[in-house]
Amino acid sequence: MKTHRCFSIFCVCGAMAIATGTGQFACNRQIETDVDGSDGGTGGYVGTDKGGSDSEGGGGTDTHANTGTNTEDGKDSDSETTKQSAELVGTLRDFTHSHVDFENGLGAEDGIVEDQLGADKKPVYAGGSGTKTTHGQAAFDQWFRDVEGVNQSTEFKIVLTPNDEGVFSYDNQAFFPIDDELLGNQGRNHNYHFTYELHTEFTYKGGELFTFTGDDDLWVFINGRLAIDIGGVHGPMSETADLDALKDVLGIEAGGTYPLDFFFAERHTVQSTFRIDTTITDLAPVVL
Ligand SMILES: [Ca+2]
Ligand SMILES: [Ca+2]
Repeated sequence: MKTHRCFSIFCVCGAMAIATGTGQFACNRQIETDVDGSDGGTGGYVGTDKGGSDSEGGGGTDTHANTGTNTEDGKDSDSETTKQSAELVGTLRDFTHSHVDFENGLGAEDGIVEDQLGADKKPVYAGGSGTKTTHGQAAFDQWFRDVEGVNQSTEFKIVLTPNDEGVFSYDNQAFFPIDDELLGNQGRNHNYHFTYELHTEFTYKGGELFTFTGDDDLWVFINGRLAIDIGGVHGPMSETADLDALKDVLGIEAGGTYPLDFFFAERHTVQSTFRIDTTITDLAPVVL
């Protein structure tokens, strides 16, 4: 089974621990809002139909993804913060709600992907003929690959900005970086239904944490092994990889330099949130 599961014994109340600097390691996964609107609860998500217009319900700001962080013009700034920020460039792929895995199924689920990253640096589907929110390997394999007639891709940069405690963060609570671009909004207030992949590397010094908080799917591989598994269609969820606790599972040793590969999917209206907090200080982009 999935050996990484055991780290739920160790880990961390993610962003909270980092943000407060308490270092109190209490739990691995923190559900910040209602997670699964499909099981009869007061769902974090509304609307399960494919197609049609969503009920955005107002309140959705039109913020683009780079707001709140440094922008390209930072090169002229004398800000120390700007100099220390980590710029990461990844690939964003836009889909429509017609794709079978988008706007089709609700619920958080682990185990959509294998624990080991594929040799081609893509996640390997582990859902067999399908899972609660996915529909087989052929459809999944399109998520992080350019497929003519299915998706359109563009380069997209995020900037992690350090705070006084040395936590590097990127926080965007209205993560809609391609509104009215690529395949368009499909009649909605925002362009939903897209994926984002980042390939980076860092040197493991000891004691680092990497936290993601958001929706929907998020998988982080460190040294090619699954370190964070927040799969499925859900409201914002948080999970922290405590590198010390996971070092044996990940096969990492202090002083070594390792890849960190990051895969995100926005699969369902009406939320799109994306936040990274990490004490890794030297995340650097890797061009494959
Ligand atoms: Ca889209
Ligand atoms: Ca969403």
